[in-house]
This record gives sequence, structure tokens and C-alpha cells, in this order.
Amino acid sequence: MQNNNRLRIVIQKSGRLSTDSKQLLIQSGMKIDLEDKRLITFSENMPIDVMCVRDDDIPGLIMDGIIDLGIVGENVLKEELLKRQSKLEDSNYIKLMRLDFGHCKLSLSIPINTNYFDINFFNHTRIATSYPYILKKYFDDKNIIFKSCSLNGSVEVAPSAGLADGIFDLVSTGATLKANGLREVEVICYSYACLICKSNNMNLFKKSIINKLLTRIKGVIKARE
Ligand code: PRT
Ligand code: ZN
Repeated sequence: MQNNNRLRIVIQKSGRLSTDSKQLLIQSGMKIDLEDKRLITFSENMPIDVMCVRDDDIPGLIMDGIIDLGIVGENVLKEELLKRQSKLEDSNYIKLMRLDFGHCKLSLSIPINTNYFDINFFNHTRIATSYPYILKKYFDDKNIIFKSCSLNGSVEVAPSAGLADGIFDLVSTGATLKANGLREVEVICYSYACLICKSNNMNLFKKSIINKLLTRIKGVIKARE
């Protein structure tokens, strides 16, 4: 349960944001052994505990007010926000800052040999994605009717497997698209890792630690610009 004398931060356990998140906390002056595989690790020199989980769980832990601070990709954050809003569930959080890692795009891509004219190409198509809520919002705003094929992995193989006409997925270098005979036709949004904070019941002590940490994090990022 909540301990009002220690700040809790949640980061990705292992994956693309994991190393950068751990490094950022350590470079900000936190003495902590984040190589330890425990769910929660305690900082030796600051009243802070760090919890390592799958990235998909991070927005919910913040929006439910269970954990104070989190580092997560804006893509995962936005998807959870739209999902919760559609179900009228708690979805409050404060975005404190964008960080300098985890940069990628969320794009629509189709098979390389398919003729593409404009966004209306996607009317009445089926799109494979791990981000059905972001996609629905984007297409609803454009009055485009589509069917989604929700996949949590291997999204890029859906068109060649005959599961979908196109995909809506994260793109970084574009190598995965190329390797699967796909081409990016629309960039829907850009994403970075960001630092988020719960929006309720934060006592003055925790607020002062957050401010201190934020100043240090900004210093670390500025120094590596
Ligand atoms: O296990 P867990 O659930 O925690 O991790 P995960 O497998 O869901 O996520 P992970 O570790 O792959 O990514 C974590 C976060 O990193 C994402 O939510 C993004 O915010 C960010 N990020 C940045 C990326 C990429 N770049 C990225 N390129 N996440 C995924 N990819 C994948 C993409 O899905 C596609 O399969 O990489 C492939 C494309 O890369 P390129 O370079 O070939 O274009
Ligand atoms: Zn995930």
C-alpha cells in the first residue's frame, strides 16, 4: 500500500525503454541496484522506490493513483487514455516532461506493390494493430470506416498472412517494414518516452522530491544535448 514517506517510480522491466530509464534515474543521482530482478528496488540515498513492470501496465498504475511517477512511451500512454475514456474509467495523469529517448512514429503501412492514392484508401479495409483506440480516433475524425485486427505482436506479418490489408504500428528505422514487404504511407503521430505523474493525493514531501528529481533529470538531459 501507499507509503507517504517514499516516492514510487515505475519503469519498464526489460525492453526498448528499460536501459535508458534506468540510466536516467542513476545519472540523476539515485543510488540503486536496478540490475536486481526484483519487482521493487529501494534507493539507498533517496526516499524513492523503483518498480519494474511491462510497459503496458505503467499508465494504469499512474491513472489508478497506485504509483506516483512513471516513464512510458507516449504511444502506450495515449492508447490507455483513449481506452479508459471510452469505458468512463479513471484516466487522470500529469505529463511532466518528454524525455530524450524512445523516439518513434505510429504509421499506417501497406504492401509495397499496392497502389495508394490518399487516406480514403483505408475505407472498408482491415488494419492490424496493437493500438486500436488511437487508430479508431484517427479514422473517426476522418469519417473513415475500418475493421481492426488487434494483435499484440507480429503485426507486420498480418498482410502477408492474409489477416489484414495494412498495418498501424510503430516505426523507427523502417527496416521491419522493408523486411516484410510493406511501405509507410501515413505518419499518424510521433512518440517519445515521457515522465508522468499521478494527479491526486500527492503530499508536500513527495512533491518536493519530484521537483528535486525533475531539476536533476532536466540537468542530465541538457548535458547530453
Ligand atoms: O515487454 P513489454 O510489454 O514491456 O515491452 P514491449 O515489447 O511492449 O515494448 P518494447 O520494449 O518493444 O517497446 C517499448 C517502447 O519503446 C514502445 O512502446 C515505444 O514507445 C518505444 N519504441 C521506440 C519502440 C520502437 N521505437 C520500435 N521500433 N517500440 C517498438 N518498436 C518496434 C515496432 O513495433 C516494430 O516491430 O520495432 C519495430 C520497428 O522498428 P524498425 O526500426 O524496424 O522500424
Ligand atoms: Zn508492452
